[in-house]
Amino acid sequence: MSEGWSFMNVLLLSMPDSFEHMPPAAIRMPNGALTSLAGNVDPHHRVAVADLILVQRQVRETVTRLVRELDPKVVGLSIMTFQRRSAARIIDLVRGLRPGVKIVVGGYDPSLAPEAYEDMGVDYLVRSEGEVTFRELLRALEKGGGVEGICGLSYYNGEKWVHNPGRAPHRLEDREIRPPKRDARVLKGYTMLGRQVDVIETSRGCTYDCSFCSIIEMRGRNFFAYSFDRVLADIRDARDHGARTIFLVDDNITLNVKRFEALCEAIIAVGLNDLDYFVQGMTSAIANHGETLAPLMRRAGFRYVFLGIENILEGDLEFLKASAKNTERENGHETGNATLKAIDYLHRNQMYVVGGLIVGSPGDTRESIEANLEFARRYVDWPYIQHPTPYPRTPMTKDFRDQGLIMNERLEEYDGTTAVVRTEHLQAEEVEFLRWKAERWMKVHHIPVALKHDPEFVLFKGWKMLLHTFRGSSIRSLLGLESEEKVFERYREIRRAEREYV
Ligand code: B12
Ligand code: SF4
Repeated sequence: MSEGWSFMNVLLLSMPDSFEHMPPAAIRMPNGALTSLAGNVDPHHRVAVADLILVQRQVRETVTRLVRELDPKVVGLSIMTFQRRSAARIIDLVRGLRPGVKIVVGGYDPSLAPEAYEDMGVDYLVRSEGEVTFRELLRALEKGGGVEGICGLSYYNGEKWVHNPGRAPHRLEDREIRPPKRDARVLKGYTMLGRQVDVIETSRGCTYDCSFCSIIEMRGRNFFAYSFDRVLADIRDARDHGARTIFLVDDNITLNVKRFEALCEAIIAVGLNDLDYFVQGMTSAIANHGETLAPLMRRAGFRYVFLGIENILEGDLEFLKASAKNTERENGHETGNATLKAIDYLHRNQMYVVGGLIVGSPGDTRESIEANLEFARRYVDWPYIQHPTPYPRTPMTKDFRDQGLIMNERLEEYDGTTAVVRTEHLQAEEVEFLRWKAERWMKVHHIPVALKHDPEFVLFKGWKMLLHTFRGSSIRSLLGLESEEKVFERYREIRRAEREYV
């Protein structure tokens, strides 16, 4: 590379695609990666972060406007697998507007399927954690220097793609990764049921190896944590920027329960427990430590807990390699599935359970799926039921491929609630139909709780959520004059059209 740029405008974009359980009328969350990247480039660069989920129906106009106004030298995109097609379209759009711009991609999909980006008009691809790699890339562009020595970076050298050696996961204690920069955001409208929401990381990594999860291929089996000082300052910063709900996006915060309890105590001690918190956790950790952990969580402000229940049947848990994290233990001995006990602790402490279940594993029959749906109906406050989805390089993907059960290669449909694999006994559509039919009504049952906590939102925007949940229904279907199968077909057509974000 010959010429260098002294100061650069950088535009960072997250993709507009959302999935069934994130109705945009009610939930629009920031992408934590982009503000973290913004906080970690050298401060003389001007970075703008645009979460395209906020402008889902005006993607082209917004990207065009931002590129014209900001005149970026570098555009970065954060991409999950089901967002790959939208990313390709956005890359074409940006290239058309500014042919010489440098395009960088990062996130789970580029990291785990870099080959898919080789013909997409991309200049650089950042694999796994991005802060330091991206910072070093900008430094190289600034100086007009080479990028051969930047670990974690792949690049096109004019003839072929070169993949530099990987970068080891950051240990996070050394402050090399600086706090996120929320001022970089240029779009507004983040919300979780009417309250402004923000995301916070307190740790990264997981040491389990559930077969459907991308985390191990992404960064290996490890767990590193930020200091409480940094976490509390980050929460304060989110609050100062208007957040009233905080989503902790840690891969697995419940891996170190002692630390999680201490974090709850720290949140209470500094008075940050006036915010609502939302967290994802393992059933085993909550069942085995709920006596002390659950009351602390409640006092710290935790309100919704996403529980990775995955499945209530042992056979399915084994296939998902998720038995270990769902096992209850007493005096060191395994005593069974931890789910009910975990739910009981959370409910006794006035927290709500978002039930993460996965239905549609190879051995699943109509009865085994119904058993899981019935469980969700009885015990879960808000269902978050998905189908096994073969994301790049997960062990589960190999299992499904070996068994010839992958029925759909259209990646934009790999959103978790579209069944793209069949079971040995059921077609993919049948699996999806069973989930879809049951889940809509489970969501309705949570309305009174939401009404009590956020009456204004439910009264003024609740109808939008209902319309979203029941899209495909008609007066005829409500009167019972049309079959559910017909409504499901219509819902799937609407969903297909929705996916044309760009
Ligand atoms: C929190 C989380 C969510 C939150 C999202 C909150 C939010 N807005 O950020 C919720 C619960 C809403 C969610 C939903 C979904 N999620 Co999710 N989620 C996660 C989780 C737990 C952590 C992601 C995170 O924020 N990490 C912290 C940030 C800082 O790290 P990061 O995103 O990896 O970014 C770093 C690098 O990737 C890189 N990077 C990222 N982008 C970019 C861009 C550039 C330019 C560069 C240079 C670098 C770079 O640098 C960053 C900093 O180091 C992961 C992982 C896991 N253990 O399960 C799954 C995960 C990302 N989710 C996943 C999926 C599939 C989904 C869903 C489609 C379905 C689902 N499973 O629920 C939906 C879709 C959401 C939507 N848009 O509608 C998959 C993605 C798999 C894949 N191959 O695409 C993961 C990996 C889980 C899995 N199944 O393995 N998710
Ligand atoms: S416990 Fe959670 S983060 Fe860890 S491997 Fe399993 S699904 Fe992934």
